[in-house]
Amino acid sequence: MESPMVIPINNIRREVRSLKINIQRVMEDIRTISSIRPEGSFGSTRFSYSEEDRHAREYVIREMTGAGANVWTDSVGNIHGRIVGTEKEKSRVLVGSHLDTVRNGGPLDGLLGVAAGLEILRVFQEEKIKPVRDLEIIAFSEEEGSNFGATMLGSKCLAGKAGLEELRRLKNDEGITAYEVMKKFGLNPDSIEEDLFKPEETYAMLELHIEQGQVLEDSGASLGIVEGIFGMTNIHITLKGIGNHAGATPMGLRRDPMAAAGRIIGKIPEWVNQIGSTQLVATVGKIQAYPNASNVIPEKVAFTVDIRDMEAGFIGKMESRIREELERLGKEGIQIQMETIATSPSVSLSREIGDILKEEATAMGISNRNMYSGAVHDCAMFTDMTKVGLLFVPSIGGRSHVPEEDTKEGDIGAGISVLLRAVCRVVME
Ligand code: HGY
Ligand code: MN
Ligand code: MN
Repeated sequence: MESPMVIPINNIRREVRSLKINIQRVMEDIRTISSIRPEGSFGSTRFSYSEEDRHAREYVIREMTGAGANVWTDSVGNIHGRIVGTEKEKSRVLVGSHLDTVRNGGPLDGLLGVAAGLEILRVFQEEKIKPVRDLEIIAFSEEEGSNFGATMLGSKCLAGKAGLEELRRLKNDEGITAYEVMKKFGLNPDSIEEDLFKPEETYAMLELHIEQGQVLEDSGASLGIVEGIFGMTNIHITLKGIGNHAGATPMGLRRDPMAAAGRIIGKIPEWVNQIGSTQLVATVGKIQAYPNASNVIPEKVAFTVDIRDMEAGFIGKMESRIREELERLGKEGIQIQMETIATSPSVSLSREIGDILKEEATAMGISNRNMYSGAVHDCAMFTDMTKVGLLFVPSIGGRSHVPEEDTKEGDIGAGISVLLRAVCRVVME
């Protein structure tokens, strides 16, 4: 193989535009990691700290190391791969996304951004690009909240937005705390303080992600430059009634928590309309009945409500509607419990980084548009300490968090090429 061309990277804009990614290699990364799943399951199920996660980690660590990066795993499981810059005193550039998935999710959510980071490391190695600033690729843990119901937990820990107290409070469905799960996986959450990001350490952070909606597909744009990410609140509600026989208990004598839950769940779409925000969304995605038998009036029903908007006020109004209905149910003899599991504020992203992404996309003749993100992303955790950019590629049919999640290979290539060029420019500044 002839020696790879050494790019002097002096006229950065001209130089970076000659860089090429290897899309076959990227698609191989995605195929390999997304096919790691529990026996007999479908889609991608790769919860952080699971055996599937362990296999995926081995692959990512091997590829980062092979691309010449210094690689380490931090106290809560985020994997870091760093290329040291030529000017030590300059702050670093972060590029990353998450390695975990929802249950029976798609092949690209999070993984696309991790695979993009791997490819950038390889191009830097092959083209002998010497960044001025350290370039650090991160594969974040527990972004989905699949284990403990709190999204972006790995990035929150690095950003100082979650600590040991939170890790000891959050529990999975088996009642095991995040702290214990991490310890059992071989991590050392006690040293979380040592991993905290200091604001002055990071010059910029960029993330590539699938859109997970259909704004891009509907508008015909190939890339999305994200201006803001919705805030969200995750609520857990437990309703307790009187368990009893489904056949022998007259309707008038019941304290039925499932009927109570239905009253709340059924009203959520109507409350969203009444509140009148154009962006407010609220979802009940998880519900458990105890003892969950068809001929038993449940003793207890527990469910989650995921509420999002760019405006915190609208999220608050939705919470108040739910609380008022719960109070009414309380007066009818249902015992109620409403717990906020996790919240994250809406954030605005860096115009400067957005413009660089837009400039590089336009220079490549790739159609693009500005937009907002209803999905949350790890990069949102760092907007108060550095310049953050988020680039979207279209989701076919606007589907995500399902096995059908998909994006055209050409769009994946375009997204990673634009990200690579923007990263090259920023690490040289
Ligand atoms: O829920 C979300 O927005 C992200 O996929 N964790
Ligand atoms: Mn994601
Ligand atoms: Mn997701």
